Amino acid sequence: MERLLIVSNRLPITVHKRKGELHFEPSTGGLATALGSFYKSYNCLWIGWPGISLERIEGEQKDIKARLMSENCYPIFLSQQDIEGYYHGFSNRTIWPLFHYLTFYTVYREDLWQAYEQVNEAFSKAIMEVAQPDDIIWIHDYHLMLLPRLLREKFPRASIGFFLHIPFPSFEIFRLLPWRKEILEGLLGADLVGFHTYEYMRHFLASLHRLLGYEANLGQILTEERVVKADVFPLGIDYERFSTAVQEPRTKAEITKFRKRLGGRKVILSIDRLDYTKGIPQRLKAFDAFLDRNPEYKERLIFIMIVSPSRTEVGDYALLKRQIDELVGAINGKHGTIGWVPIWYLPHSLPFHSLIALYNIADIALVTPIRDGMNLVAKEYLATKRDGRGVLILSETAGAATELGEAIIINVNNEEEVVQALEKALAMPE
Ligand code: GDG
Repeated sequence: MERLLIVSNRLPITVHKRKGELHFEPSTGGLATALGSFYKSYNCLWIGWPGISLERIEGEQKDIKARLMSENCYPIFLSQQDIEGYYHGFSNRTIWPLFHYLTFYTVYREDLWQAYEQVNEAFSKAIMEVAQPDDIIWIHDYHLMLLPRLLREKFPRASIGFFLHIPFPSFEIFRLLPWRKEILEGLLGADLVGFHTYEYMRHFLASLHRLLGYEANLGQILTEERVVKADVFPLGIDYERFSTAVQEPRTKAEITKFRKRLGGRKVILSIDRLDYTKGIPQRLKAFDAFLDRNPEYKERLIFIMIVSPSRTEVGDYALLKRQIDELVGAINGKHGTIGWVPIWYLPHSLPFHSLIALYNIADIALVTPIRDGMNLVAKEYLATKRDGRGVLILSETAGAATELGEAIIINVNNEEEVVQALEKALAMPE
């Protein structure tokens, strides 16, 4: 059986160190959830960073590697300096905001770019240590866009795929990047470049044409040396895992516990990583406006908002956290009564079974990103609805909206539309 090398910034297992002890825990986030089930069912080796700096595990790398290798994971260790420049820096302060159209948050710094180049190079060296001639190499996401080309130079005949989990922006946004040609050339080292939606692929092809002069025909790009294919692969979820988890005793116990505390009230639910792309302040303001206009719903519903911590070292995320904390406090203060708090706000991660229980009991999932490559939460919510009861409200700027046309689709910047969507979802007959 052929072997598949999955390459991503993070491994599906994150190493933590608490009181001098190492802990190995599942990674959170869309990519880990989406591929986590798949990689165990296939002949795979997953290559990536285990989420902790080299300085914190000095002398323990060998043990960590052995433990991770027993789970088919091959670690690439990064120093604190690499993490600052490549991960918190270029990946999360340049590419992430720019590709989500948030130019205001985007920084352009040569030193961050150099760190990005260096770490992509380090990944290519690590892959050379483990790759065998027949391996298929599948690279994931915006942290590693130079890697296809670096690998192609070393393995001219290798099968290399690349998948982008975030939007590929329109040319007018992409052209703002000083290193735009290098990024495109990096991606063209792959045989196949995949996107969640047709629009993202179209933007990529337009940028290739405008910046490098390459024409594409039916997704085939003719470069001087090779033909590269671009195509659309909207990412799904492990439907069975989410659907059957509802029936498990642990989930049922959670459902009973939540129902008791909710006392028959309707539930609006949102689940996100803490991120300025997820439209959390906009959602809170719309909920506030909804309560202003529909006081009859007071004490009859609860908005449960889970925000799992993410990228806490990046300053913009700390500011966002403070903004959310303040908005929740203000709305709860304004509308709450003795015995009723309108928003149950949990700024931390929940175990899988609690998550499934919340999806299952929620009458409405309010998914309002400003922009999102796909958004798996929308799909997970639907997968837990074995009885078909529940309404999904979804931003038109999430990739998932192109597939889930039966949801109530909204423009997150149109507060009135979000309020109306909530009214419609609550009044809708089963
Ligand atoms: C990127 C793209 C694209 C969240 N909180 C908890 C928890 N989660 C899990 C959810 C879901 C995942 O994290 C989030 O996935 P999303 O797709 O919604 O968003 P990103 O993390 O931004 O993912 C995105 C994705 O990649 C895949 O291509 O869809 O557009 O931005 O699976 O369930 N899981 C648990 N506890 C939590 O508190 N257990």
